[in-house]
Amino acid sequence: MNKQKLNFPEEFWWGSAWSAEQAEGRGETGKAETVWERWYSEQPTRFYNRVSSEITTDHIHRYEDDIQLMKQTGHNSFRVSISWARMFPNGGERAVNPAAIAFYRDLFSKMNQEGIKVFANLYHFDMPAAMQDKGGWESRDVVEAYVHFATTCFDHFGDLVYHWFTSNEPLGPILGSYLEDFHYPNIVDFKRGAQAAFFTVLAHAKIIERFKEKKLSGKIGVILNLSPTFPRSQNPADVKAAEIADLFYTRSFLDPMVKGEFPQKLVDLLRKYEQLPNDYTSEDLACIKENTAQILGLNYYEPRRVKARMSAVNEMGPFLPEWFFENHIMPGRKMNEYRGWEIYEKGIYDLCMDIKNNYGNIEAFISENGMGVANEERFMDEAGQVIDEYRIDFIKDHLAYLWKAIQEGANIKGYHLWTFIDCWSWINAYKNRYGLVSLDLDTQKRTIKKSGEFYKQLSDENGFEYDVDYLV
Ligand code: BGP
Repeated sequence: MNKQKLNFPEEFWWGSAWSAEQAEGRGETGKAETVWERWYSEQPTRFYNRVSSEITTDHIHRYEDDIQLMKQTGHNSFRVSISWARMFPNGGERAVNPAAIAFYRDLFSKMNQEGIKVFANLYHFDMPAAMQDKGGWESRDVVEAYVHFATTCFDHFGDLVYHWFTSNEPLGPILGSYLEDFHYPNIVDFKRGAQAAFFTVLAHAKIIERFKEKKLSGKIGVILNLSPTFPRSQNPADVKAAEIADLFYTRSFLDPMVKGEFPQKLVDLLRKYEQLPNDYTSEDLACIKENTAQILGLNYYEPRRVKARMSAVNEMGPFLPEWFFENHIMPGRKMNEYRGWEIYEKGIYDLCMDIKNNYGNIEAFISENGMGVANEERFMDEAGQVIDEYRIDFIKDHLAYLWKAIQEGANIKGYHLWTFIDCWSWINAYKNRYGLVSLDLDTQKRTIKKSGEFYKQLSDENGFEYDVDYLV
C-alpha cells in the first residue's frame, strides 16, 4: 500500500460531455428532421425499447436547473454540441433560426455566469436528413452548408464559447454509415466511406480557416475516439495486423486533422485496393495542410487488440479493414459486459503518451471516458440514489493513469466524463446509463448518484487519494 494524493494541474478542466441529439429533446424552437429521427421513423425496432430521440433528457426545457446540477457535481467546464438541424430548421441551410440562437445564447450565458466554461462541438452524428438526401458527407455542397453553419455559430456564440470543436468522433459516422450498419443510411461501401471521410477532414480544415479569419478567442480543435492498438503477440504477422488496424482506425483522422497529412502507408494501401476517394484536389490537400487542430479532445473507452487473420478473405465480399486483421479477445481481459467493451485503464496513459511523443505534445484533454451500466436501479438505496461505486472506481483507476501521463510531460488540460445526466445512447437508447446524475425516464426526475458526489469532491480538491503501487 502506498497511498498518496494525486494532484492535478491548476485550473484543470473537470466536467463532462454530451450532445444535442442525445440530451436536448426536440422542443418547440423548430428543428429540421435529423438522420436519427428519419431512421427511427423507418425502423423503430432498431432502437432499444423503441425509444427515439424525441424527448431524451429534455434539457431544452430544463437547462436552468441542469446548470445547478452541473455545479453540484463539480463541473467547471462542460461540452455540448450545437444542433445544425435546430440552427437551420429548413433542412440545414437558408435562414438561421432566432429561437435556436436564443436558446444557445441563454444556455451558454448562464453556464458562464456559474463559472462553467462552454466547450462547443459543431457536429455529433446529427446530420439534418435533408443534407443526407443531398449526399451527406459525400457531397461538397453539404461541406459548404456545414461551413456556413459553423461560421454562423462563430458569429452568434463566439463571445460565449471557451473552446470549439469541428466534430466529435468523425470516424463514427464512417464506420456506422458505410461499413458496419449502425448509423443511417446503412450503406456498406468502403470507397464511398473514404470519400465521406475525406470531406469530413476537409470540412474540419475549412472551418478552422474561417475561425482563424474571425480572430475569436479560445481555440478550435477536434474530438477523436482513439484506442491504442495492441498486437496479440510479437509474431511479425500479428504486429503487421496491428499496424494496419491502427492506420485505419487511429491514424486515418488523427494525422490529417492534427498534422495536416494523411498517412502515406494508408494512402498506398487504399490505392492498391482501388479504395481512394474519387473527388479530391490539390487545393483541398493544401487547405488540410494549413488548417490543423489547435487543441485535441481524446475519447477513450477501450483498447484495440488485434491478431493476424486466421482465415482467407472472401474477395467477393465488400472491401473492409477486417481484410487485414481479426479482433483479438485477450484471455483475462476485464470487461464492461453491458456495453461489450474491454476496460483497460492503462490505455489512457498509452494514448496520452502517443500524442505527446508523436503529435508535438499538442494541448489535449480527455473529452470522453465513462462506463455505461444497464439496470442501475438495482443499485439504488432507499432514498432513490444510485450507489455506483463501480463508476467511482472506474474514474479513479483511469485518472491515476492520466496523472501518471501528466507527470511524464503529457500536455493534458482536463478530464470530461461521459456523461452528466443519463442520456440517449443512439440505437441503445436508455439501455446503458453513463451519468453522474440518474434520470427517471417517466418523470424526468434527476437524482445525483454517489459518483456525482465523488466528482464534486474530486473537482473541489483537484485530486484524490490513490494507492500508486497499483500503477504499472
Ligand atoms: C461515444 C459517443 C457518445 C456516446 C458514447 C457512449 O462514442 O461520442 O455520443 O454515445 O460513445 O457510447 P454508447 O452511447 O453507444 O454506449
